[in-house]
Amino acid sequence: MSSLKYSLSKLKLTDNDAAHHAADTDQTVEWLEALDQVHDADGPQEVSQLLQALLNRAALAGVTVPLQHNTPYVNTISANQEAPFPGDQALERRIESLIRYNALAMVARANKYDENIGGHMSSFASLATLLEVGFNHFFRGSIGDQAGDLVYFQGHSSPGIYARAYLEGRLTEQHLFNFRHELREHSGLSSYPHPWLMPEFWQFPTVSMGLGPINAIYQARFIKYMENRGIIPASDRKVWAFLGDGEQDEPESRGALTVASREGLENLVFVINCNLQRLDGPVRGNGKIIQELEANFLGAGWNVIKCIWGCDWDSLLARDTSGLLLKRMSECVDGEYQAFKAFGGAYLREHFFGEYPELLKLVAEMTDDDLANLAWGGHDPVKVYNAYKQAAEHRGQPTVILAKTIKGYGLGAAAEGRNFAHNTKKLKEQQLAYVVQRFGMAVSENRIDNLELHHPGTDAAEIRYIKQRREALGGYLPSRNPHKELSFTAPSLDSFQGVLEGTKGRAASTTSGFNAVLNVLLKQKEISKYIVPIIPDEGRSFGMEALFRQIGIYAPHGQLYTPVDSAQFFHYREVQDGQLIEEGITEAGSMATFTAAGTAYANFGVPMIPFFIYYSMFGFQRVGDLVWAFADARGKGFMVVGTAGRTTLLGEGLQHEDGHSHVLASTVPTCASYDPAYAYEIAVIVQDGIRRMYEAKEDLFYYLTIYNENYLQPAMPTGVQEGIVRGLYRFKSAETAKAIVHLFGSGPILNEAVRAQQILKEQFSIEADVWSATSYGELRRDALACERWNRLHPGEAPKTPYLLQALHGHDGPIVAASDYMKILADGLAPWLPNRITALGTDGFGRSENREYLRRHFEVDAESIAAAAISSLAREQKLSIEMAAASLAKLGLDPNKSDAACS
Ligand SMILES: Cc1ncc(C[n+]2csc(CCOP(=O)(O)OP(=O)(O)O)c2C)c(N)n1
Ligand SMILES: [Mg+2]
Repeated sequence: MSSLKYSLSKLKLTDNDAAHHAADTDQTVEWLEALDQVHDADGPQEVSQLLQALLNRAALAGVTVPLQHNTPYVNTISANQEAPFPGDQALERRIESLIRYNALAMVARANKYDENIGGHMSSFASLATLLEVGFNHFFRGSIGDQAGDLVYFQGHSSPGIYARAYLEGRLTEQHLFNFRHELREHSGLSSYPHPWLMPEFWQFPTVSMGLGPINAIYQARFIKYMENRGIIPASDRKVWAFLGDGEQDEPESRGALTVASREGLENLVFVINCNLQRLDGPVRGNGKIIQELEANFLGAGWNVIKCIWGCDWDSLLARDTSGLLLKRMSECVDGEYQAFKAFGGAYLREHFFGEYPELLKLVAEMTDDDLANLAWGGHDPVKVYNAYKQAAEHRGQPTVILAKTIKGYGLGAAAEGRNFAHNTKKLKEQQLAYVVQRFGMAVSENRIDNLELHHPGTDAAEIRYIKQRREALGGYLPSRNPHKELSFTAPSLDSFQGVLEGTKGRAASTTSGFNAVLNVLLKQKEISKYIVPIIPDEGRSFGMEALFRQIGIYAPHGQLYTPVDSAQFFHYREVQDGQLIEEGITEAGSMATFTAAGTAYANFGVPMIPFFIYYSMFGFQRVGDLVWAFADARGKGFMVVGTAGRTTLLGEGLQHEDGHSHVLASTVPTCASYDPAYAYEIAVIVQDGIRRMYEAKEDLFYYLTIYNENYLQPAMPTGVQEGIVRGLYRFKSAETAKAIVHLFGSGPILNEAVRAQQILKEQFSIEADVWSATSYGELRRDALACERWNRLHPGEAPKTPYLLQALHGHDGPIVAASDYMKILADGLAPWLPNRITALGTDGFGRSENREYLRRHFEVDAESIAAAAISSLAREQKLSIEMAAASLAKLGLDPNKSDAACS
């Protein structure tokens, strides 16, 4: 007899319509029998090759074969292909039950004493077996030469991870009692995975849906990058990402799938917890999420393993010769499957098996309880183990495991598979008691009533087993090690001498100034190999094409073609150990690479220094949430923001001209943002940044706007270094007398301030100082910190913010102009004795040249000069008549429309 699981020739009906219709003809029966014979004689591989050969033949004959994106709704790994489970299944079940119990007790207790403090229950309840099989048999820790796996946990399954760490002895009862109490006397546990809050525990912030999947893909790719470049030794370590099925709707979840297959990331395993539900309801009530994802991942070139049915279904499938069970499995939609589990065994009998009399007969001997206990694949350790084993052994492709589970599994009838399952936070004692009974645990009533945790003691078999398993696999997870980075010395500022000297009469942009800085770094013996330039397809716009040749573009397969520009010096050069990462047009993907590189110091102990160089408008407002997660992960590196400035990027108009990303950058606590005017400022900021991040090991990153306007790059004046990094220094003082007004400028608008200084002097005999305001953000942070200290120490000598130290002895109104929004400079107002007049680029951009743009936004020299005169008049240092006349003299129209709202 054929060993094919569903021998088509023996079916009266099949779930496959084409086969069903064709099955009526003798010819089809003959073919099917022949196929069975090949399978029996030569095995599945041969059948697969034969089918491929037939398809090729049909294609040559011009036959269109319907594309198959789906396999039947059964497990990819059939029962006869399974390896035996290697662990002690009964003991592992007891361990899993303990974890389930403690996770629930922890959340229930937190909510009992602190109503509405929250904590998700039902996600972990669906995920527990999927995680436990990983913890006990697959996830490797870093030990000796063994490179540890990296695991991205579904963010809202954190209670289960804490409960496991408690059993392992890594977290105490007190920690768990302080779940979601992070601001008390004893340190608490963060709601979700946040390395910022638990830097020695969590590695990857995942709870903003969609960021886990994209970050995991680029993490796996970055491991290959580092291996190919010889930065870390090659290994078979894996990146595991546990994801929600609802989460798959986020564009970031599926947007980068082909990166993983294109680069052959066999080190990547997605495990999608298909509990068929998200927050409000079913993920695909009218369809099947597993089938949709299968088609999607297959199309993207992934190895797909479906883990749908538990072992008990195998015998039913084996006994069913009608083919109706497979048909029924395939025709039911997820909305029905959710109900089959929510409403129990009798319901399943009537509504699932009851559809066909043959199926009712098939389960006639089974009780309703037996039916209710028919498990989905994701709750069956044997099925899960086999899926993981095959994923771990698979070569040449990333793998996705689509595991069917039940949301709220084991939480009782009120929560299992219910649409409100996700909100089951306020667990009652009875529900905890239900869990104890359901999983056959021995926990005293007293403990349950008091919502106490339950640890069986370090000598208990369960605890010895988990410890022994983790030791065998190389240590505990999750675990982050921020201390293992090598010691590191930043290059001295002298290394950048060429940049500090300026362009000596030649006009150049700060973009080329940045390129010069990067080049210095790439030539530094000690650190050059750690530099990771990341570009989403704008390298040529930024004049970086020399890097193609110099350091090569990373390509895991090298260059399989002769580039069309091979005759040119700076041709497109892809190499296996290339240093430059050309991401293509994906700022999100680039940000994910930036994240992998910027956290490599903690995850791999190598101080990779990423420079993510991109088109400014397409950064923060598009990938802001990835930046936030980067900061949470304590990421380091430089976001280098090209074609910056709403009036400096000319011609491109409203959707290209960025005048607000500095405001967005200012919202990230660990982001130091700078708007340098000259190349020497960039050198000082980058040098100091490398020193702070990698030598002093501060957890921060840099945001640096660079521009494409060419102008003279001066040599660095003496004594300005501190001012550059702290945010303000006097760049050009009044020449003949003490200034009565001060002009702040940033980026290229500093040149407008210098011209305004000249205008004021030559046309109105007003003396002004010009200041370079490199960072409004840093000035404000420092001022806020001083102010807070002064507030809390009223009896002590007050601290003076750097801003006031720098301005000491320089009185008079301030006009601050930049290519960014006015709110940046306005942020300094509370500490200044005089009103600061901010000029900036509030409003939508326009397609125009710089002259018109700067006049439109009132940030050109004439507008700056006029603002200075106006301020002086308001302070009664000039006559009002003179102020009004000066506007006309400067060619400004007082009735012009306001750029901020036009
Ligand atoms: C970007 C984002 N949007 C919304 C949420 C709020 N949220 C938390 S859990 C959840 C549902 C998750 O469903 P699924 O991915 O299926 O995970 P499950 O809990 O079912 O395992 C949502 C919408 C979030 N965390 N992130
Ligand atoms: Mg779900």
